[in-house]
Amino acid sequence: MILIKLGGSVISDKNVPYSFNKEVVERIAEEIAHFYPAEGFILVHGGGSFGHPNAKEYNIREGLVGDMERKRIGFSKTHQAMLKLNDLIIQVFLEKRLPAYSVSSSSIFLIENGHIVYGDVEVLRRLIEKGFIPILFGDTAIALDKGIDILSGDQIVSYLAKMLKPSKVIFLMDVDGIYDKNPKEHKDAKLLEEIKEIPELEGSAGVDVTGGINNKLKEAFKIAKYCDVYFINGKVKGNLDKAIRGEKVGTRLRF
Ligand code: IP8
Repeated sequence: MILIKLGGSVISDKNVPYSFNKEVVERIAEEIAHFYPAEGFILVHGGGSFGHPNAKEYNIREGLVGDMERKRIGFSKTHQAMLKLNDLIIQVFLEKRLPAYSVSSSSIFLIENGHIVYGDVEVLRRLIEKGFIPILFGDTAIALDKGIDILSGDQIVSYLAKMLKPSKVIFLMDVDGIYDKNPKEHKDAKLLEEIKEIPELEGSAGVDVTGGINNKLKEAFKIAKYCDVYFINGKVKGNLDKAIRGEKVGTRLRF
């Protein structure tokens, strides 16, 4: 079984509210269809321009403090925005005859300090066993420390890798992999084809309320203990196909 993280910047334009890159998602679904059902899949997608702007506007990461009434409305609105994005993705998969099945992360996880401290993955196990492709997403979540919080897709991937032991975890990003510097800001940034330890990367999270690339790498290194981990450009045709086949593409983490 292969676990795929669809980065928010792959499936949506973070600078355009509620934008959905339908053609990119269609192509990703087509590449998955080359391998399904011989291979099982589970997907987690990020917030893109659906979740992050809402989470920021209502300052959800601060917890259930201040104007509680507004906070609760914002918590619900952020979740609903994620459901919309999730529905758009699920519809594309269904059109491609892939049995994607939506699972709300906020219904199966409890968090503390931004990390999952309780998760009910039995339904996911059974869905995969029965040939479904569960699609979860970075979401709002009930938090034991501050009441409410945001749960990033990367945390979910890390937890699922530990619990479900996929053979491979593939992170789809909008750049070719992990670079020694931010490739969007530095022309001389070098792609790291293989990394064995967490590189020191500068980088701003921008509109991303969950920490961007550094958080992603931290989680990815935890996963690399259990399985192969790839970072690839999800916008380039054929990349996902290559990573699934185990061919050289993007950045690979090796222990
Ligand atoms: O983009 C964040 O998920 P991420 C989800 O995977 C929300 O960090 C609701 C902002």
